[in-house]
Amino acid sequence: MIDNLEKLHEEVTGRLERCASEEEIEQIRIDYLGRKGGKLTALMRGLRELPADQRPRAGQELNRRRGEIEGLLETRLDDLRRNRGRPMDQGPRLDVTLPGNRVERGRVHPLTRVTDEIIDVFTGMGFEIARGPDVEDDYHNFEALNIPRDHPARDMQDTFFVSDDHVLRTHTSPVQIRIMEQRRPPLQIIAPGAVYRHDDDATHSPVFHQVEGFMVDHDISFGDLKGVLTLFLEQIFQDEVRVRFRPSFFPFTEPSAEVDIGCILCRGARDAGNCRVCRGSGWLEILGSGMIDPNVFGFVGYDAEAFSGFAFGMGVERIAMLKYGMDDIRLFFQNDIRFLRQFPP
Ligand code: 2U9
Repeated sequence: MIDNLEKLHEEVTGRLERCASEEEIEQIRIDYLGRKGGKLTALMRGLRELPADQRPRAGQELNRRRGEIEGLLETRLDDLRRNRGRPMDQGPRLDVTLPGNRVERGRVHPLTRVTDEIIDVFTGMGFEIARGPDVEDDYHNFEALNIPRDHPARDMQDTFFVSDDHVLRTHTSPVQIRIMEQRRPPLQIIAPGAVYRHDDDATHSPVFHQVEGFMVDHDISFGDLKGVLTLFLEQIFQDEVRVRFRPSFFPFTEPSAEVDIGCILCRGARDAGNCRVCRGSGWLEILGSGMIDPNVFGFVGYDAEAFSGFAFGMGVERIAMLKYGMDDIRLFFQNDIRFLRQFPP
């Protein structure tokens, strides 16, 4: 009998926890305390069958439990009435005023940002994007680019050799050789990617990133080179930027030109002598460029009489450092969260 009472009590508390309406509470009252069929009522009726000496204690216990269950039903009913109309009164209470858990948002790395900006400008002018392997053979990295065996650019000091015949590419130009081997002009392509040179100081990193590009067709002129590169620089460094072309030399272009922009810090002011960005010259070197050397066309089987083209190359780190006023390239690769957080998401 005592055990039965204990079980009934547990049943009632279990059902009360789960119930969510006054009707359900009323049903529990009927199921346990109802005059007909109530489980506790039935136990009370059973008192008569007990031996006379046990009846008083059992009766006392039954009354105590009945009172307890009535109390539980009353409390739960009160609870429900008080919370009626409040949101979420069926489940655990939710305090919507508590601060939420912060979700950390990642950011685009500044080099990826600048690379994407460069790519956007060129794709806007109709250039396609091409990619190639980081490990290149000697032929595609040097030979086909008119860099002969004895050229200083092949120096063991500058190039990471993977084997006698393979290197970590020192520029992305081999991507363009591979494209020309596979396709015919007209071609308008840029090749962004990592390149590798044995160099390591505040302005040189053993891994850095280039965007190179070229345009090849009938009658491509130095005027096309000037037009495309000037438009590019105006879009990357704002409209008012001044641009100048200076004669230079590269084995794979002839003639060749380096392209400078007016210093973005001092703008070539009279007292620019101590400008920390251009060191007083008023100009910053941004791009290398030139008309593709006819020898290069020879290596890929193009008729150099029928086709001409211009090519260019730039270092993404250099452009990013100028844009963000940085003086140490290593910041890009240290992944110091304090550095990366300075760039807006
Ligand atoms: C082919 C033919 C010619 C790509 C070119 C440069 C000039 C150049 C430097 C800029 C800064 C490299 O990152 S840097 O150090 N690049 O000066 N690059 S013309 O000429 C090509 C490419 C491919 C088939």
